Amino acid sequence: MRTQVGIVGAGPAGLLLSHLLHLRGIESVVLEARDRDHVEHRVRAGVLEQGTVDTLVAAGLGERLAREGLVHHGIELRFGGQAHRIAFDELVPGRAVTVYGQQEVVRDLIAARLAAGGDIRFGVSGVTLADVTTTRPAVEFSHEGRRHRLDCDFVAGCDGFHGVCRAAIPDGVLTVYGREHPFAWLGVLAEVPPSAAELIYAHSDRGFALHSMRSPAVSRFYLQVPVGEEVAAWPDERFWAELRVRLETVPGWRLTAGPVLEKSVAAMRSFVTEPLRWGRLYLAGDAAHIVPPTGAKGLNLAAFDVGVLTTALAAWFATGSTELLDVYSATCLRRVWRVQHFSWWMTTLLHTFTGQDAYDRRLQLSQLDYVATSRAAATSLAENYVGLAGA
Ligand code: RFL
Ligand code: PHB
Repeated sequence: MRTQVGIVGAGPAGLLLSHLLHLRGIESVVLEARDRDHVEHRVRAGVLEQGTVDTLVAAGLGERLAREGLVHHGIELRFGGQAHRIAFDELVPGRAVTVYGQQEVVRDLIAARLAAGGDIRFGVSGVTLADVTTTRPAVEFSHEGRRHRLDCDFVAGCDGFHGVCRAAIPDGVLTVYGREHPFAWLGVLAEVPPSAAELIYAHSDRGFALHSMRSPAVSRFYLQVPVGEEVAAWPDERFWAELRVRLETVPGWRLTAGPVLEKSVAAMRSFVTEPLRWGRLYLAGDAAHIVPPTGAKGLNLAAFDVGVLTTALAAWFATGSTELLDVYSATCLRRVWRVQHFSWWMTTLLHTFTGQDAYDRRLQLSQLDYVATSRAAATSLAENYVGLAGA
């Protein structure tokens, strides 16, 4: 079997890369370990930066997004008994974010690839890479009881943080940077209209809470919980009671509860690997870097990486020039590190840390107060949140 670009992983990075390459007339095969139903129902990110929306629209994926996506012109920071709006429309005019679930993006991408005759193999196993440092790399895998070899010009490692592509790179090639944050997020999807028009990021003495949403009828919530917390420790009543205590801190504001559709616990990690390339293997998305979700950035970074990779691969296929491929890693890492800082900053600003003392809490409250009262500080948050323009 042969293709131009072998893509490991059908998350947003792998699927969008396959679609963008197709629009440039470049063939790919996507190899995915899970089945289609699993991939389409995995509840994850919810916030798309302006640049991600622009990429999706330009790639012909804007129709349902325009119909069902919720455009938000601000977020709320809630702390010390007060609510402060970060008004994107005033601070970064003309830029906004769109609330549209990651699984909707994934569904739109799978539908577009299959409609165009794209080759996505779900349920593959035993993926291994071969000859990646030669001009004839290959991906070997098992599918429906048979072993296959996919010969390609390039391999894209889009298989997420726990994938095999980054792990296939020998010791000494990559430098890894990271932090494990000392808490996790309990995420809950509920069939209840949002209790607020915009997202609420809440700082409280009992830990961070986030009120997000998916549609006018479905809300998404997160609670800071200890590392290693089991979902079973959070029956619905306990979850709603704790969310109320952390969010109902502003006079007159009430949270509406409803039937829970999904509940899960996610670890909070910051991680970067450098460079994003080994021979003809290019890493993109969570395979290469992870941010804690407090800044709502992971999916957006994945989309940025594959946009840069598409342009570089298209130049190589058109002219044989490696100029853009050679700077792929550096181009992406510049944005990756900006987003690393923003996500780390939002995380340390809003969470409760074990061992944190009264001095640390005062520093957090002072910084929140500064963001709420200084236009310069609020603008810095806003421009990072909606996504910095360009590379
Ligand atoms: P993914 O989505 O993990 O996809 C990788 C795919 O590779 C497959 N795979 C393999 N396939 C074949 N062989 C193997 N050996 C394989 N190993 C793995 C996997 O099954 C999977 O299908 O990575 P990708 O495409 O890079 O996309 C990254 C995003 O999923 C991630 O960054 C975001 O979800 C992060 N994130 C958020 N990002 C945002 O931009 N905005 C948000 O609001 C936001 N909220 C979040 C988040 C992530 C969260 N969790 C669960 C950590 C909220 C949460 C709670
Ligand atoms: C979400 O809706 O899933 C979401 C929103 C904002 C974040 C993280 C997750 O910062």
